[in-house]
Order: sequence, then C-alpha cells, then structure tokens
Amino acid sequence: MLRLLAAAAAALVIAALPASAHELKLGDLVITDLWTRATPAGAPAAGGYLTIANNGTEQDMLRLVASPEAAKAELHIMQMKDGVMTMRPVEGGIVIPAGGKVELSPDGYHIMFIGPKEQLKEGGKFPVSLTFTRAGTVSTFLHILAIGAKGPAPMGGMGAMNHDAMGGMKMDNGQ
Ligand SMILES: [Cu+2]
Repeated sequence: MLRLLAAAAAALVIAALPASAHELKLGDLVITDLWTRATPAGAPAAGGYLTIANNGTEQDMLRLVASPEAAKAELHIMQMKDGVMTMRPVEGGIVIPAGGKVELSPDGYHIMFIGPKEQLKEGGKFPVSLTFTRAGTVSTFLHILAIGAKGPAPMGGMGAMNHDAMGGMKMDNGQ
C-alpha cells in the first residue's frame, strides 16, 4: 500500500513539471533550464540560455554552438565596461569546472543567435546544438518563453498550476 502511494506521488510530481522544461545528460554533463525569449518581427538576434552541471572529475568546455534556424551562433559574455553593460564574443569557450555548474543567462554568458530565420514565437522550440571538448555534441532545443521573460518557472510547477487554477476561476466568473 505504501509502495503504491509512493508511486502515485512520484507520478504526480512528474505531471506537475512545467511543459517548458526538459533535462538532458551528455556524458558527465547534465543540462537543464534551456530557454530563450520570443522576439519582435525582424529582430536581428536572439539570446540562448541554459544551465550546465559537470558531475565528472575533469573540467569540460562549451566550445561551439549552432542552430539550423539562425545564420550564425556565438558564445557571448556580458561585462561592465566604462559603466555600461556590453557584450563580446567569448574567446576559446566556456569552462565547465569539474563538480561545478555554469549558468548561461541574460546577465552573463549566453548564446547569441545572429540572423534568426524566423521570428521566435512564445511556446515554440528553437533548435540548438552544443559541442563540448570532452562530452561531444548534442542537438536539442530551447523553450521559447515570453518577450522579457527572466527564465523558466522553478521546477515543481506550482506557478503553472496556480495560473491554470486562476484561468478556471475567470471562466466561472464570465457567466
Ligand atoms: Cu550577445
């Protein structure tokens, strides 16, 4: 009986994960929180964000990024220069320390897709391939969140569930 309850609880947790999240493993690396933002029509570039954990005993490096949906993809870093946030291409690659975790975000390291072939629309998926020195190459996708989004909802999905509940209440009130 307890075993059954535990299984049911586990199923509930999985069902509660937001639709805008996935996780992938590549060798010793675990990649999570893969996201980007919707863009206005004709935007010349789009960012790409994800978190990479290295569970291995040797450092790895994210060296190359690419997407069939963009003319070009680069690794960038945001830095303060003369009091202004500016970005520049990363030289070499982004080191993922052994036992460490690196977050690509709008405030620091990020992927820059230059010349997206189509407008990025919220709720869609944007393909990307990531090449690491040790772990190799993986092709995956980024979840396209809203324009101005700060990142994916925390794992557990409570935010998404509350949002759904509110939507239901609105429908009742609309009678
Ligand atoms: Cu950039």
